[in-house]
Amino acid sequence: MSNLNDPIALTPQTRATLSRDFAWGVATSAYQIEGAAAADGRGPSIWDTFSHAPGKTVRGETGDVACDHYHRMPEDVALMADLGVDAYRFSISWSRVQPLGHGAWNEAGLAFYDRLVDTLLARGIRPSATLYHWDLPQGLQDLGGWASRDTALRFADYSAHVARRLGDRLATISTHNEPWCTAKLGHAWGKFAPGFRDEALAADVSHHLLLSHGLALQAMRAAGTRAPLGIVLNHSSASAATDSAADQARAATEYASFVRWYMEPIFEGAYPQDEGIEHHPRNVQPGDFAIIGQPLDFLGINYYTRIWASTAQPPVPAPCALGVTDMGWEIYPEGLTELLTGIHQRYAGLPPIYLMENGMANADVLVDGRVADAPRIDYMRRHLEAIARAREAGVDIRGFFYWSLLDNYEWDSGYDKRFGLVHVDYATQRRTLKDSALWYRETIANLRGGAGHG
Ligand code: IFM
Repeated sequence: MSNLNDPIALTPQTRATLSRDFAWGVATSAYQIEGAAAADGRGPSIWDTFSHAPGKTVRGETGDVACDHYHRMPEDVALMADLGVDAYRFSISWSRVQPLGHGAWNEAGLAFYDRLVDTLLARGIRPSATLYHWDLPQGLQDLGGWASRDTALRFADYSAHVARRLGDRLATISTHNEPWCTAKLGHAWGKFAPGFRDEALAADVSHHLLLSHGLALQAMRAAGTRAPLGIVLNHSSASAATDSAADQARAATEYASFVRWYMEPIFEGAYPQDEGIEHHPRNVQPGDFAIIGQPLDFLGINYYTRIWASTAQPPVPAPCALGVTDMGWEIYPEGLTELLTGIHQRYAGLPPIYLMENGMANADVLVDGRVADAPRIDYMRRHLEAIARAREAGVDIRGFFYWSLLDNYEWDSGYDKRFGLVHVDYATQRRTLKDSALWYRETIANLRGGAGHG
């Protein structure tokens, strides 16, 4: 492919801004890629239960096999090395290393992550682990799941055990990925495992998730973990459809429920009390905010689109000037700059930030060994420009992880939505680098060379 960078190059200013002290990465999660659902003593998670229940996912698809990464890990690490990434963000399947979520550990499961970390390090790729990416052991769900305070204590034990085993070799450890999704999509909207529809319960769950985060930080630090510790929150900017007071208020409430709901307990010791928020946790105990507010070594943020708030009936549609992704999500890179500069101004003393996920689902097709995914390259380019603008405005952002390395299991959407830089043919498990992967490789190589050229 001759110079993919030319027609779609980053601006010279962005190249200069991102050419120093900036990590280039790719991200995945365990249930979405590993497969091997019953291999080597892995216990079932709530996603095994949910995806096997009738009517929960597109075509009833499950993560039983997914990308078969558990068996193809060296090949997948070789792909990352070929792309030239600095870092790889993956998650650990709790039920693979502790089948019930309490009690006995599974040595074979721990050994898999040992091998993954060592294989990455041997290739010069920094391993960034996430402890919880939505796959609670079913054994803990049977005891009440995240509705139970005890699950937060079990999570702290699990975190300390993993940190003792891997912490000396990990570049970062994140406690949770996108706790909003666990709470809302899993416990209020019934869209994700465990599939409950109870808004009041979801508020309680959000509190136990944050509590478990704080307890895990305490437990890992007590265990002497040297790796930097943090959490990954999914965030958006919020825009009101019109200047009306109602639309402005709706945008503010949605931002409070989505962004501030997680930022304020961690950085300011309280939940937002805005009028529009209907459900508040009923399970806060004295001392909880001191636990939740443990200092962070970094803050992970995932950004895909903005919140669009309209109170009209029917709602005023978002402008979608740059179109929508295959998920139907508006492409709105300015929202990333707005979000990052907004939290930078609002919260004093934020730790360094990593963009831990950003990417798009695209209706990719493999034709004669090539996937021509120009829309994904455009999406990446525009979001990197947005990060650079935030960096120039003073935001301490240190890296970008594309979601995702591979096409994979997109939860309730099954295998329908392709987010990968690498195309996966699920029938053969053959991997093919898309044009976006070639572009990313070239971009990383050019920027790593200094102020950027090529
Ligand atoms: O695939 C998910 C991922 O598991 C969490 N963040 C959003 C991605 C795209 O929906």
